Amino acid sequence: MTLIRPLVLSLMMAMPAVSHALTDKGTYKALPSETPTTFKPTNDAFDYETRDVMIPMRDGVKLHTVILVPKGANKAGILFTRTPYDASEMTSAIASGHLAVAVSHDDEPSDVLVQDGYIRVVQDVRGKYGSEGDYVMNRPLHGPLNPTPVDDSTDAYDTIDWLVHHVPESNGRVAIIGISYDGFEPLMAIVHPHPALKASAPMNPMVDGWMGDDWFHHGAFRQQNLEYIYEQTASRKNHYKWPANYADDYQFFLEGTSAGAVAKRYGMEQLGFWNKVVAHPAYDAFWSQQAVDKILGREPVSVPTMIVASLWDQEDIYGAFAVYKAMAPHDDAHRLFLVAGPWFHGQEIGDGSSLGAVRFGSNTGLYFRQNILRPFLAHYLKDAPDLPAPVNAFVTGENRWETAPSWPMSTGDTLNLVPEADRSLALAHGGHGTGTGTSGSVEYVSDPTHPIPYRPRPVGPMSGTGWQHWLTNDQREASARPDVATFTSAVLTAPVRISGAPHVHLVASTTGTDADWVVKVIDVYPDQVAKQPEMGGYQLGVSMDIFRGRYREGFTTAKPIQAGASLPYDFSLPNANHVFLPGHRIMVQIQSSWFPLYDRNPQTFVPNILLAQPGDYVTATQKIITGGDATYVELPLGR
Ligand code: PG9
Repeated sequence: MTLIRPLVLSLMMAMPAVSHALTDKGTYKALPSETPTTFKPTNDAFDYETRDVMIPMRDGVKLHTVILVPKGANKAGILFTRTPYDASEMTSAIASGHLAVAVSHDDEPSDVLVQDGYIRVVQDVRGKYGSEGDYVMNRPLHGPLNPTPVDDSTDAYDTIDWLVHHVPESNGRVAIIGISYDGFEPLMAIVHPHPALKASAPMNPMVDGWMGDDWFHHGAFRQQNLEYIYEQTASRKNHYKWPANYADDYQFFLEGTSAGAVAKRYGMEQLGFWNKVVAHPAYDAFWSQQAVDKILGREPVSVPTMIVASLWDQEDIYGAFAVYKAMAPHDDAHRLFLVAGPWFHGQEIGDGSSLGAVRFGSNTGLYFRQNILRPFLAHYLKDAPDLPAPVNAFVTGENRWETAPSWPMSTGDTLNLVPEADRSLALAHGGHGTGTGTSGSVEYVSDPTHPIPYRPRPVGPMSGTGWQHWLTNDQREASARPDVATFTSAVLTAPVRISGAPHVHLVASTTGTDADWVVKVIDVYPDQVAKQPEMGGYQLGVSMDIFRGRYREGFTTAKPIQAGASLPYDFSLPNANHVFLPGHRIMVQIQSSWFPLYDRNPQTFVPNILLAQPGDYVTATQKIITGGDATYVELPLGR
């Protein structure tokens, strides 16, 4: 009995003031709760006001929107972000009466917004968190992929219209800004833009999920994203978390065999977007019709747009340059701007002094925000006089900013890196390979039971440490492996400057009937570096990517590879803006797995690699054809 009484008492203290029939002595009246039915926070001594509103879209669906108005704001511009990642959390994770502190957790450049007195608006996209409606990942525009009358373009239009009519402190001008998925939204907003939309700043935008952004790179599936798809689409408020059962994703995915097998174990066949990924492993209309560069490349640039790219963007390294390249020919009114910085994904809103082991000699993130982004926004939101140059790009290697009228900052000439059979790398100017002329080959065995780690093990999840800077990791571990073909130039006696996308012309054979080809262009530091000893001999990837061989004849259709045949594989690598300094060497590495970020190629042709069976995975011998007009990497030389 004595044990029960404290328990009863503690239960009574926690209960609201209602009657209970808890004991055999009949009902009793609980104590009045000390928590009120509703509580209204005050904002005494706050320097801003928060308005939490539901804004009706043209179809009646209401979108949850947080509006932060600086006290005393009058005729202020609006800085607007649309997000699938919880507007309330973005604007209140740090409870403070000072706006500068309250938004410092914000995923966008909060320092600029506060400095220039903008009104901050953050909105949950349709179907996520506080917003009503159905959620569709990167919702396609109205059309064959979306027969409804609403999409992220119409939702941005309707929201901007509501804001300029319901926020009296505004000057009627709106800029939309965001990173990644939040960077996809500023691109959607400029498709049939609202007249009050005066500027757009898509930063590290997701543009083409299959070609080179979040989901695939040239057809190789980025399977560590299963965690993201699971959490982002299993519920409206992301409350189902991916249950990690391993400290090492390398072991987890190796034991899991195919990405589809792992997804099935996690019940992901319940998730609409995952089922779409499985149904569309090739670059069919599902992907090409929603590619934002193709959409925006069809119309003139109507809204001043500053596209921001990270040169070591581990998530969306393709999108920014692709959409700039598509829009530039339609920019007769000179409204298009590009910034390329030495950053990981989104690092531009933080400290840009270094990335992994690489130091840049200045805080490139602060420079970007204060000298490039801030004047761009102020010019269009506040009639400030200055505008940045059309292109601002950081020159890595020499660690300096450079401006130009357009991107890339190239001379139009090329330098060819030509792998030779002795594993040297010839440098040949112009034309085809033109290496030594003597054809040879280098072989390696690609064993799917021992895939090559893309970063040191234990490999953490994308949400963990080490993910942000992995593209700048030292590639020495890889170059020491027998299943990585490594080719190295002589020590450079003069600088080699590149600006733009290197292009791979690979000639190779495999004993399998499918293959992945990973090609890396690497800056090899001198054997000793006086001011930074740890950089002695460092092998820094400056442009690296993967290509799934089944798409060598076209991305829309997967075709088996003829075993033993020397075949060409042509594909572009990510944009670079780099100087290989005298005393450095240039290296090319070629390998056939990049695991577990990318799913393993079974190396026998199967209809859908996402659904490959354990028995499909076979070891294959890869042969790189060297010398002469065979394999070479074309570097676009910079000015
Ligand atoms: N790269 C992330 C993402 C963008 C778009 C779709 C899915 C994921 C992001 O950082 O938002």
